[in-house]
Amino acid sequence: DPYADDPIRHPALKVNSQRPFNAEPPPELLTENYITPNPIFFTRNHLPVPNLDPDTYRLHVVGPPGGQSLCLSLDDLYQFPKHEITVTLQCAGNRRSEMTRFKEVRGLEWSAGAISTARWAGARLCDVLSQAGHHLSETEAHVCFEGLDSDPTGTAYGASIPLARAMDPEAEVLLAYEMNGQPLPRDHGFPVRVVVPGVVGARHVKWLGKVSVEPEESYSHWQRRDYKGFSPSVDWDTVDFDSAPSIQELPVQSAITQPKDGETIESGEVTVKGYAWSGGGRAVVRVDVSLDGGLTWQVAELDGEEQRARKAWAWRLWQLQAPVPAGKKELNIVCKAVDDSYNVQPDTVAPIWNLRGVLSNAWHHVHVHVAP
Ligand code: MTE
Ligand code: MO
Repeated sequence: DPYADDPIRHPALKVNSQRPFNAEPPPELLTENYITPNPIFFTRNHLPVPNLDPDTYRLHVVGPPGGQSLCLSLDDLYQFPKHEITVTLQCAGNRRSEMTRFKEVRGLEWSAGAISTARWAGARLCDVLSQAGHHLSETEAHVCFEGLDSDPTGTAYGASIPLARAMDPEAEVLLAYEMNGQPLPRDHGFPVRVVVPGVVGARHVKWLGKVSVEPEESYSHWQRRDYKGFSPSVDWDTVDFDSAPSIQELPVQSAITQPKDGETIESGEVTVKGYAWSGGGRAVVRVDVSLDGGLTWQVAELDGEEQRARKAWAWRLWQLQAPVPAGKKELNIVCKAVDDSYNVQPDTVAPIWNLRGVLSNAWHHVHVHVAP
């Protein structure tokens, strides 16, 4: 069993698959803290978790022709200036189960918990690439990452991001060795992972073994044959993966974490809580909440840390306290967020449904009963 050596996990996690391990925190725990505690941070593994020895660990950074390739130990990585930022990581499949309810898709049945936030610390990727002699001259080039996890044929997890993002100090792409002040937990990439603020989780390669600059995107299955969006009209017989760009920045997203779907709430007042986030460093400027399925709206209060303009890498938590409309036996609670480009979430799944169930960001609904 290649998974026999996987780490022990927190019992509160809702498991979507054991081998490989995929799990999300329950909604009420997800937004209890602005920073997600490491043991309940959602986990998305495609392969068994490698067991790496920090003393013999080496990161290979391929230099440009005529440049210098680097073979970095953990101590070598610690010599680069340490950079620490708060970043929200979201899987492209977050909220996929709502797409499934509309029409079948292929993928893990994530609820709204395939998203979490941590303080990440490590070396800036741009500093490491510069040391290896890379510059921003190679137009249209990509930085390819390879994990040290692999399938039985020896194929490793891999992904890539554009070189322009990797070399931009303002983009703050990290080779992270700390998560919330601790060494990375094994499930989250010990000892080193990539953190690409504002970008889909799939590019945050864990158990990082190799970094190279290439003329083309990574040839990995997960870069080329997965994590792409398609028209609702495309099915598995007609899909052409080369016709769509790989997902990088994610669209604006929000979800309700309290109350829970199906719950019975007291009449009087209701407290609605949730999270909101947008890709590419776009800040959340507003969250609207409806108690009547979207007929009327109220503006929620934004909590958590203020966001930096164009560098809003982390989510906002939000809440709304409102009177329960008199005489209602049931409430259809809805939320939707607006980012600072005035992007909004679509009202339903139908126009954004896709065969892989990614990019699921329609208005989030929670149905509750009101106690008599
Ligand atoms: N990196 C490696 N090496 N192997 C993986 O399976 N999964 C990716 C990404 N990096 C993956 C990986 C995906 S799809 C996501 S959403 C994030 O890691 C999840 O990170 P987390 O498990 O720390 O939440
Ligand atoms: Mo993912």
